[in-house]
This record gives sequence, structure tokens and C-alpha cells, in this order.
Amino acid sequence: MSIAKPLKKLASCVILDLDGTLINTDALLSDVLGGFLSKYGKQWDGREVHKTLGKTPLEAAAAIVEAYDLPCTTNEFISAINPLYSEKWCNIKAQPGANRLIKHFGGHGVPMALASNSPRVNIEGKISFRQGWKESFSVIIGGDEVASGKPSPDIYLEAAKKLNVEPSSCLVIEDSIPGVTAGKAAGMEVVAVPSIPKQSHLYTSADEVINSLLDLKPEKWGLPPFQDWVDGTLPIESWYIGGPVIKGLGRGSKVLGIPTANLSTEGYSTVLSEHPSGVYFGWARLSTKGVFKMVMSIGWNPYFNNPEKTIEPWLLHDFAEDFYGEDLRLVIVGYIRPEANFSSIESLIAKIHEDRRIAEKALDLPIYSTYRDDPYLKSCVKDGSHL
Ligand code: RBF
Ligand code: MG
Repeated sequence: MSIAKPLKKLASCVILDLDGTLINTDALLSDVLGGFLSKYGKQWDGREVHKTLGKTPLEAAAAIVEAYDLPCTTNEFISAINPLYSEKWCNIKAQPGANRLIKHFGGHGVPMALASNSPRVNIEGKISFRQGWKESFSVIIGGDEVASGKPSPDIYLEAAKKLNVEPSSCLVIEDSIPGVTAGKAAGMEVVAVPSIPKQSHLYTSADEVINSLLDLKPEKWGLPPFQDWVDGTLPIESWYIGGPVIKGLGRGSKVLGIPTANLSTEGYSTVLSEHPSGVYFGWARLSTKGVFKMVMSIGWNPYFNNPEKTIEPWLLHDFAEDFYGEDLRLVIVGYIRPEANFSSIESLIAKIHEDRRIAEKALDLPIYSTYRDDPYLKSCVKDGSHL
């Protein structure tokens, strides 16, 4: 028998941040600000988004007015932007794994609180479009209900008080640095799920940094473990992507002996930004060759530190020749692990082969094998578009 690793501090409650943690509000911000700034002849630069993350609405607005040198006051900016923002709440997507997490803790009777810098009416507005969320939170605290917003610990302390628990028995889940700072200042255990890529090194004060909510291991904090993993794989809601196979960076077959059939990310930036980087698997169809098992990585390949997020599917079949330009369609059905860095190319290759074995075996399970017949893999391609 192995000796159990000592647990970190035990938690009995979970306190969640909303924007960027449970819902994907970044896309919304770009959408609203892109349109708004163009009226002033300015162009929204996604790189400014970090100036708003985890900030109070007032601070975030002030940062944008300053960054774009807008001819209005912060308050005028807020009044102009608020209605544009709230009319889009219905379109906000849940972060991958958010519904699963809420159902899991709710189902196990783990008390949950929502603690956000947003005013309470905005929190309630945003979650009103998400079925089952409002009832799942015993406590909701907005930035307008305490003296100061994050990074001050007030919001988290108030949430613990309302949950009627000691701060030290709360686990906080946060995407932003001010939020992590607030949770630690409140004396809580904090798991960070950074919403901006390649920034995890900045989250040093968090007790753990994970890549996405799919990677949360509640048992590390003494909370009930997820029970939906099957043979090293996590079933996810299936999603679809396709296009002509392009030449990748040429490392796949040459350096690694792993020939990936890369897809162009053009036209897929939204889909790509909605899915956390990581190793996934599913079924692939090549228009002239048939349907094959597939394991793939999405992300920046930490070992190579790519500048762009790429999609690199490895079709699990020995092909006699290259098939650049051929139409490739993927249905993605399961998740294996986050992308990782490795100390040697050999250990990267060994890990990718382990992913291959996990995916090959899992795809024979009924929960995954039925997707082999998914209509998306059968429909025909007209004029290069998927109909
Ligand atoms: N690259 C990484 O840097 N880290 C990874 O953890 C990683 N996992 C992968 C898993 C699979 C199944 C595949 C097909 C690729 C993975 N890659 C990873 C990407 C790999 O480095 C890349 O496909 C080759 O370098 C070709 O560009
Ligand atoms: Mg946040």
C-alpha cells in the first residue's frame, strides 16, 4: 500500500470568482469595446485586456479611458458602456468545466459562494442565463456590498462570514491576480485558473495554478473527487472543427516521429479561444481516406513555446503518403491532460505515446465510439465550406 500524500489545508466550502473563472467574459469585453472604441476612431487592442482583469468596474474603466486617451470621464465611459455590456449577457459562455464543477459540489452538498468585484445586480444578471447556477450558491457577494474590492480581502471575508465558516476552511478559485491576492489576504487556500495564456508564472502567491477547471482535483483540498474520469480520460461535450490540412512547423514527423495533420486556425479563433489548451482525443475524417482515431494537442506547445495557439491532431493510422490540402474534420469527445513542458525531447515523445495509448483504448468505449458515426464526419464539403 502506498502512503497517502499529506493533504494541503482541508476545505469545507468553495468560493468562486465569476468573470473569467466561471464565465468567459473576455470575449464579451473585446466585442463591446471593439465597437465602442471605433466610434472614437480607436482600435481595441486585446493586449489591454490584462489592465481590466480582476479589477473593480471603476478601476477597469479608468484604465481603459487612460490607455486609449478617451475624451470622456470614467463615469461617462461607464454609463455609455454598461447598457452595451448588459445586453450581451445572454451570449456569455460558461468556461469549460464550470457547469460540471457547480453540479459536482452542489450534488455533494459542498456550500458554494460567488464573490465578484462586479456589482451584485450585474452578477445576478449574468448568472440568470445559466440554468441551475443561482440556486447552487448559498451566498453571493458583489463589489458594491463591501468597503473595497479585490485585491482587498473584504469580498472573500464577507463571503466566509455569510457562509458561517472560518476563512481557513474556504477554497477560492480565481482567474485574476488581484483575485488571488484577495483570497490569500483573506487567509484562504487559492487555486488560480489564469484566463490569459502563458502567464501562470505570475501567479506565485496561489497555492496551485491549474490550466482550466477541467484540471481541478478537489480531493487535494479534502473535497469530494470528481467521479467522471474514465480510464484516464474525461468525457466532454463534443465539439467540432475542420478544414484543409496545412503544413505545420515541420517538427512533427522530422524531430518527433509523430506526424500531426495540422489545421489552419484561420476562421477558428473563437472556437480555439473557447477551449482550454490541452491534450484531447476523438475521431477524424479525411475526405478520401475514411474515419480514424485521433489524439491531439491544442495550445502553445510549452516545450517549443510556439507564438500561436495551434491545433495538432495525430491521426492514429500509418498513411503511405502526405495529405496536405485534404479536407479534415474532427469531432473532439474527450480530454486527457493539460499541455506540459518536459526536460528532454525523449520524455515529451514518451508522454505523447502514452496519450496515444490512452486515446486508442478509450475510443473503443461506447461513450466515445458512438461519435465515429457523427453526422459532422459524414456531411459533404461544398466550395470549401462545411454545410
Ligand atoms: N507539446 C508540448 O510542448 N507539450 C505537450 O504536453 C504536448 N503534448 C502533445 C500531445 C499530443 C497527443 C500531440 C499530438 C502533440 C503534443 N505536443 C505537446 C505537441 C508536439 O510538441 C507537436 O505536435 C510537435 O512538436 C509538432 O509540432
Ligand atoms: Mg475574474
